[in-house]
This record gives sequence, C-alpha cells and structure tokens, in this order.
Amino acid sequence: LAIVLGLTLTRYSDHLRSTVIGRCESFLKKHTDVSRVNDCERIWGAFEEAYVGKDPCEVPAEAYDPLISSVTQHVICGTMLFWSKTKALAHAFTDNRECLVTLEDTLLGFVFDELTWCSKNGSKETFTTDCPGWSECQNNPVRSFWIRASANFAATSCGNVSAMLNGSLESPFSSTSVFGSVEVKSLDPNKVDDLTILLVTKETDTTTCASSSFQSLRSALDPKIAYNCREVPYNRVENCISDPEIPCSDCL
Ligand code: DVN
Repeated sequence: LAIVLGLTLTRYSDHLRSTVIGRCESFLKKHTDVSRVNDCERIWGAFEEAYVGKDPCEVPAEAYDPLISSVTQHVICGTMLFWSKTKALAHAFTDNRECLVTLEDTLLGFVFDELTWCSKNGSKETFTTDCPGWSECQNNPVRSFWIRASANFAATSCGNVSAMLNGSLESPFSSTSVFGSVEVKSLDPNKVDDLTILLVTKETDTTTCASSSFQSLRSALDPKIAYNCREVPYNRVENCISDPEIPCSDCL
C-alpha cells in the first residue's frame, strides 16, 4: 500500500510540475518579448521553494518573494486591469485584446491560475488535493501566492489603471477582497496617475457609481491618485467580447 500511495503522490507532484512548466513554455512561445529573460525551470524551482516542506497553514505571502524575483515581465503603463467579482467577464474581455492586461494575462498569473498546491511539514512532496481552502487558514500556499502576486502586479502598475467591478452587487467594492485589501493599497502614487472603476451594470441593476461602497475605496486609495468611476453596460462588454474588431475605446 505504501508503494502504491507513494507512486500516487509522486504522480500528483509530477502532474503539477508538468502543468506549470507546460503553461510557462506555451506562454513564452506566444510572448516572444519575454521569452529570452525567463526560465521555466528556474521559475518552478523558486515556486517550490515557497511552500515545499512547510505546514500548509504556515506559508506567508513573503515566502513567494524568490518566485516574484525569478520572473521578468513589464506590462505597458495604462493597460493594467484589476477585477473583483468579475473574473470570467474581465478575462473574456482581455483574452482577445491587447488594450488591457490582467494579472492572469501575465506570465506569473497565467501559469498558476486555477491551480491548487500544498506540501506538509518536513515533506518533499507537492499535493494538489486536500490542501486548505481559501479561508480555512490565512497563510495557506494558494492564498499567499495570490496576495503576493497581486501586490506585485499593483506595485508595478503605472499610468491610468482600471478595475472591472460587478454592478449587480449591492456593494461592488469589498475592502476584504484581494483588490480592496491588497491591490488598491499597493498602487504607487509616484507611478499611478488615476484609477478608473468600470462598473459593469445590467439593465435591471440598481447599483451605480454613487454606491456607498465606493466611499471605502476612496478612503483606501492614496489621495495623490485620482479616482474615476464609470458605469459600463454589460451588453456593450458582451458585444466587445464577441466582436474583437470593435475598438477598445468604444468598449469601456
Ligand atoms: O484584480 C484581481 C487580480 O489581480 C487578482 O489576483 O486579485 C484581484 C481579484 O481578487 P478579489 O478582489 O479577491 O476578487 P474576487 O472575485 O472576490 O475573488 C477572486 C478569486 O479569488 C475567487 O474566484 C477565488 O478563487 P477560486 O477559489 O474561485 O479559485 C479567490 N477568492 C478570493 N477571495 C476568496 C476566494 N475564494 C474563497 N473565499 C474567498 N473569500
């Protein structure tokens, strides 16, 4: 049984490794501008360093510092798009367009999106099942990764940045979300000129830019960064997703 179990665990580890390396290589094949400065094997090594051998509730965000340093990618100023409770829509929009870029369109976010991983105290293994859930404990490997990667994405942002929020919610801005608790606070007022909220609203939605939840956003935002909010019809975003020929400037 021990042998069978051992083999199963090894296969799980190898599976994550091949997913990560495979995604990394296909990203670099498509984005030739960053292919010479990134090394997928080195990225995997720096990734493992963060959590392997540690209790799955004792991996702080800083454990991913070496991983962050192992990746080189510069996003064009003014193209960074944050999102909160709009994951599918934001990604459907950026998938076929170059005007906006989410964290998950960058090498780091692309490679680890939707994956689960953890290890155990004193273990050399990586597991992809039975890992702590997002809120099960604070310092879990997956949550800490997204906190660290999001902080880096926001801290390296520049120019006019935007965030797609969900107008179907009464409080589109949540100060406990990654956007609210990490990204807004990591924006550098010396680099970011303004933050524009793109509030995607359906015809029957009653939430507007006047929503009181945006008061807490404004108080979390550095006063040197200008704040804008625009209500964007959901249908318009959908049309832009299905017709990539519509210029970005007519979409948002
Ligand atoms: O700007 C984006 C992007 O840069 C990203 O890395 O962070 C921002 C989005 O994070 P957010 O503001 O917390 O947005 P959401 O919509 O509240 O959460 C996005 C995802 O994070 C969820 O889909 C969860 O991922 P999962 O479990 O579906 O793979 C996860 N998440 C965040 N808070 C969670 C949570 N999962 C469970 N419980 C929570 N409290």
